Amino acid sequence: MTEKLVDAMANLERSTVLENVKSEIARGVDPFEIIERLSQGLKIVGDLYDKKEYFLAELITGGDIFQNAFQEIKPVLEKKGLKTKIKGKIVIGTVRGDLHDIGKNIVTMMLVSSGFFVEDLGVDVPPERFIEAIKQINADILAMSALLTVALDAAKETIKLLEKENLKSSVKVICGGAAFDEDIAKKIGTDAYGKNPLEAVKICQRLLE
Ligand code: B12
Repeated sequence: MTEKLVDAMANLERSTVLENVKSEIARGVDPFEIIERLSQGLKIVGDLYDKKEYFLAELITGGDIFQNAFQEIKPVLEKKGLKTKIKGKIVIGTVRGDLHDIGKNIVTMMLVSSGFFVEDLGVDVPPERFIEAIKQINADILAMSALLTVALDAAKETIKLLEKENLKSSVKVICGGAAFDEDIAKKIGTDAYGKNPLEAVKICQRLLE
């Protein structure tokens, strides 16, 4: 597969992407490797959008093809998760004002397949909803995703509310998505920043040690 899958994703060739993904799964290729290739292709879509070579329609198609392909991979990830013991409870969501969820969904699946219990609140999640869910399941970790720079305020607000509710010391906070980097993550008071799903898993394991 490798480059072929990256190129097909970048060129928005839906049937080629799906055929490749299915055949790689059948060959027993690590699902995380397939996701990595798809992400690389989608990154190119984003770059072309930046350069104004692709427009919103292509952006939407790119996201849609990725989701389609991910549906093929999901059962393989779920099977992996069933084999492991629950390691901790996580509330995850894309913060208020932001509707990007492809990356968050991948992170969620990776966490689930690594043995965490994950409550996924979806997209456009207001701070109050995060806190409510944390209390409901008695979560150990709050995971926030944001891709839009303008959505960072909502992430900040969520942490403030966590402090106000006296939950900051008992609930660890991890963030990820293109709106964050190490510096921003530190500045707004999160415990960790994860670049990709693998890091997300490692960090969540570390946070619970
Ligand atoms: C696909 C896409 C869309 C799709 C989203 C579909 C969906 N269901 O998610 C659609 C078309 C709907 C969309 C809409 C918009 N988008 Co858009 N979109 C993208 C694009 C091309 C790819 C994002 C993506 O899915 N990448 C693939 C996944 C796998 O990667 P990821 O999200 O980065 O996630 C990985 C890591 O970040 C990390 N991660 C993610 N979340 C978390 C959480 C935790 C806890 C951890 C540890 C890790 C982690 O792990 C993931 C897996 O590797 C990006 C470009 C880019 N380069 O990111 C623009 C981009 C994010 N979009 C952008 C913009 C501007 C918009 C719109 C405002 C466009 C418009 N004019 O309407 C709207 C906003 C809508 C809204 N309110 O949210 C900008 C944001 C700029 C900014 N700095 O704010 C970008 C960067 C494009 C650009 N270069 O201009 N978009």
